[in-house]
Parts: sequence; structure tokens; C-alpha cells
Amino acid sequence: MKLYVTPGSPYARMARIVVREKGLAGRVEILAAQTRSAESPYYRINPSGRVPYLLRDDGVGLEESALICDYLDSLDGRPAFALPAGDEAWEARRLEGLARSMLDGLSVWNRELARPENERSPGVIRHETARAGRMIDLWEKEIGHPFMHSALNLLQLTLACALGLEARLPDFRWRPGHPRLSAWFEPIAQRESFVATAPSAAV
Ligand SMILES: N[C@@H](CCC(=O)N[C@@H](CS)C(=O)NCC(=O)O)C(=O)O
Repeated sequence: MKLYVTPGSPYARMARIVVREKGLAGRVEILAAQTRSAESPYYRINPSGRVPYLLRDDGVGLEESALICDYLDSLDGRPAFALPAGDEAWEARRLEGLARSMLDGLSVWNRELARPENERSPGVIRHETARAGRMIDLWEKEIGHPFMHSALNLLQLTLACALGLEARLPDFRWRPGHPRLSAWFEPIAQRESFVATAPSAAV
């Protein structure tokens, strides 16, 4: 299988982390995709041009980080990242929605900073900065939830990859005033899979 990624994408990072956590390095070849450039040869592989993208050995391609993580996690028949089912599913999906909402906002901010300086929108940056601040306050309250303290799951992975964008967003200083969230993040950030996939500071 081939997993197409870019080094700075938090969504692709989620899939790269699952590859490492599940010991799939021998089965999944990780390839750098050229995104956001006209005429990129990658568009012939994945017409949407987004990463992550998992091209299975049978030629079928999967897009969307959550789907790819679930698929990779299920390959050994012992899914470890799956969220609870049954009555607890709604609560888990509520929290996953909050984590993804923050990740999506931070990605817009990150994308804005990746543009040439004269093309950046101060309005978009202001909007996403404020959203991120509100979401961090919310997560400081939600982080005590039992689903955030069980074995690493898709929900925790989403939140941790969002928080990890601090490496790329100089003004995303979420730790001050958020001791519970900071304490939660620390051991996760130290896992081998997180250290090995950490985004670079370069935008
Ligand atoms: N909802 C998608 C989002 C993926 C996404 O937006 N990836 C960005 C990188 S962070 C991308 O590929 N951008 C390239 C483009 O928009 O052309 C997921 O969860 O996988």
C-alpha cells in the first residue's frame, strides 16, 4: 500500500502515527505528495490533490484521515484506535467533532500562513486565532473526560495532532493558562510515533 502525505499536514500525520503505532511500516510505503501546485503529477493519483491518501494494493484509493486511520487500524483484525460503540458512541463522536473542528480551524490558519505574505488575509488569521482560543478554553474543560485518558484512540489522536500545530503557528500559544491540557499532551507528544512525525516549524 502507498500512503501519500506532506510533512506538515496534521491530517496526514494522524495516518502516519497509526502506521507506526500498529507496526505497519513494512506494509505501507509513505510517499511525499506535491500538493497545491498546478500540473502536479499527484493529481493523476488523487484527483482531489489532498493528503492523506491511501492507495491500497487492489488499486482502490481512500481519502479522509479518519477513514484511513480506521482502515489501517483494522488491518490486523484488532482495532485499537476505534471509538466506543453503543450508547457511548455519541459522547465519543461529540468529542471527536470538537477535536476535528479545532483541527480544521487551525489548518485554515496554517494554510493562510503558507501563502506569500502579501496574499495572506488578516481577517482570516484573526478569525482563526480567536476560534482557536475559544476551542482551547473548551478543551481545558473537556480534557478530564474518561475517553481522553483511555488507551490512545482516534479522538485523542485528532486533538493531539491539532495541538501539535503549535510547531507551525508561532501565535498558537495554547499552553499558558491551560495546565490540564498541557499535562495531558505531554506524554502523548513523547510517544515515538509523535516524535518521529512532528511537523517542522517551516510554514
Ligand atoms: N478532511 C480531510 C482534510 C485533508 C486536507 O485538507 N489536507 C490538506 C493538507 S493539511 C491538503 O491536502 N491540502 C492540499 C489542497 O488543498 O490542495 C482529512 O481529514 O483528511
